[in-house]
Amino acid sequence: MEYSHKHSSRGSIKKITLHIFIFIGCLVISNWIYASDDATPVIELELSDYRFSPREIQLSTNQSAILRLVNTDSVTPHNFIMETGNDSPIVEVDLLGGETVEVKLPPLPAGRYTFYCSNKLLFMKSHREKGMEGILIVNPE
Ligand SMILES: [Cu+2]
Repeated sequence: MEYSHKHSSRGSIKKITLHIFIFIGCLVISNWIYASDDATPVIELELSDYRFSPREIQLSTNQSAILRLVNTDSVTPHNFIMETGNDSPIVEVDLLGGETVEVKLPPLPAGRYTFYCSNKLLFMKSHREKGMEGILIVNPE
């Protein structure tokens, strides 16, 4: 009699443990579904010392992305301009020293897209001329 009582209380602990595992399992699965649904990648670009890092980024055709631009120069303002060709720039952002800005990059056709910083101080070379330039390569699917 005593034995069976102990056994049944252990059984209910096992049940509670099982429920907790199912609950955690649901959380993990729902997180996973959410993550795979919200697949917009975040690409971080550092702007400092007249260069972009990385200098080259890659995306697939028709894939949008979020560009996180981080100006780690404490004083020097920079900008980020991306061109598609003859049209006006698809992205044009100004960043103060130490500023971080996120911009959404629209899905783009396959190709190579140059980006650069056009800032310039009086008669000095522009940041682009000093090497502040990079490329986005959109790969065909
Ligand atoms: Cu610059």
